[in-house]
Amino acid sequence: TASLLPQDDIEMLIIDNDHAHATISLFGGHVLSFIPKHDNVQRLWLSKEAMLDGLHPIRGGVPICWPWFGAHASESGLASHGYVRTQNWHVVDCADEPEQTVVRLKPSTTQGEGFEGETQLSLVLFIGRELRIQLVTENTGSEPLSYTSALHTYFNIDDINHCELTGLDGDYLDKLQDYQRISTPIPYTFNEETDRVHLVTPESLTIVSGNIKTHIQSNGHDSIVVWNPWADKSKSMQDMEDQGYKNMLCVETAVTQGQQVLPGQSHTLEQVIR
Ligand code: TA6
Repeated sequence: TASLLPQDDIEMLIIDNDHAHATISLFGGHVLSFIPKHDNVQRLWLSKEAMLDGLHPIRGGVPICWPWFGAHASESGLASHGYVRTQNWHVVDCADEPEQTVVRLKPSTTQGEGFEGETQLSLVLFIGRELRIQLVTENTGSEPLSYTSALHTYFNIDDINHCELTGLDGDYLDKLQDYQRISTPIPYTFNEETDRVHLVTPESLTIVSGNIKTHIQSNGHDSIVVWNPWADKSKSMQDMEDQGYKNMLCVETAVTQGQQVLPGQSHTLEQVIR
């Protein structure tokens, strides 16, 4: 079933089928919860202090960062991670299939300060035993366009002090050390604030923490971003409960180096969670 429920100031789409339960905020086109029914383990983390006011970006779930990732390249006054995560999206269609419910959403507009380009943007969610997320950017203009983006997913984990991320190798750029290029630690565990752009495009990653094991597949990306704010940074974030960092890890399927889309072409950034 699919039902629309107003909660606080935003409308929530609740998907409840034989395979999973999911909650999607129409504000931001933002998946907040995904629980497969075969193990009833919540795969996504949502801050207890998340602001659901229809104004601020929601802390947790799967923020849609588009048409840029992080700070705007030239206009520092613009919001980080672009402007569609703070827009109202609408459901274009919602179809129940035997193995999954397929929901397509679009933002109210793809135009905004800081981005030139005529585009259509769609978020397509396939909600079943796994959650497949596709962010499709279509160039409907007459000029090539370039954008950056991320499916900025907050994964639910048992304890960041007992957590291992597997599947990454090669180098990363450390945002906490002036983008210094550093080789990926193996085993990949966590003991401090972490903010890294991995310049590799693995198809499959796994997060193991306590009895939660989450698999992540990525396509259409040029990098993987790994982030945990840790204790001090969390204290400076109004929408982050103090100890919340212990139960989350951001592993983001991202385009941080830039993706060109020619007129009439489209590009899909995809993350699959199970
Ligand atoms: O993905 C990592 C990052 O760019 C961090 O630098 C941190 O800013 C995080 O995103 C959260 O950004 P936000 O604007 O949602 O607070």
